Amino acid sequence: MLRFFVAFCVLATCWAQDCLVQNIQVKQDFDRNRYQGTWYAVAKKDPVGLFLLDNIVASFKVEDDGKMTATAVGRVIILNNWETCANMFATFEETPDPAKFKMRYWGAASYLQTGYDDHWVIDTDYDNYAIHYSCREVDLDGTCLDGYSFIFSRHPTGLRPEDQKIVTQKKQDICFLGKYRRVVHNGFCDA
Ligand code: DAO
Repeated sequence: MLRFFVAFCVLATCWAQDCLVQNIQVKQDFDRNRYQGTWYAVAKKDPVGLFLLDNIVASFKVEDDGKMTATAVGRVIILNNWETCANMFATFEETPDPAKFKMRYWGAASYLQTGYDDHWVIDTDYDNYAIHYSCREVDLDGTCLDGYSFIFSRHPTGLRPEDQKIVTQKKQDICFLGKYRRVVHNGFCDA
């Protein structure tokens, strides 16, 4: 019995940390209704050619037809040196897994980025923290070559100490541990 347990744990650890995008675990029974409302990005792992810099606040909504949408704001630098606040919009397409979406996004102004990315909710308790993951390009070996991730908090002041351990573990599970930077909120994009 003990041998089985040890073997199971070793196997589970390997599986969680093989960094294959297809093996990344997402939130079970994700409830988009509970996910609605404001989330403050407190940390971000950037993709190649990063866009949103800081002061990133996203607001998720479930529309009358049941589909999830989002608006987001964040400081960006465009045209080499122009610092501004980007107002972004996103719609989400469902997939067979309720926590895995395809996100189409665009800006309020034409000079802002547009895109069509994976948008996976790795974990959330809905009331305090959420870990988002998007792999834009999967490498030949199945790991993520170019991806990004937001750590969201319901609190503009950051994560509660009791949530930090969970978030660190999840960062490791998605193989992005050590690749995040803190996202500052200094009022730059406040209306
Ligand atoms: O900032 O480097 C980057 C890439 C992410 C751009 C995504 C903007 C999407 C706006 C809606 C986000 C809802 C989380």
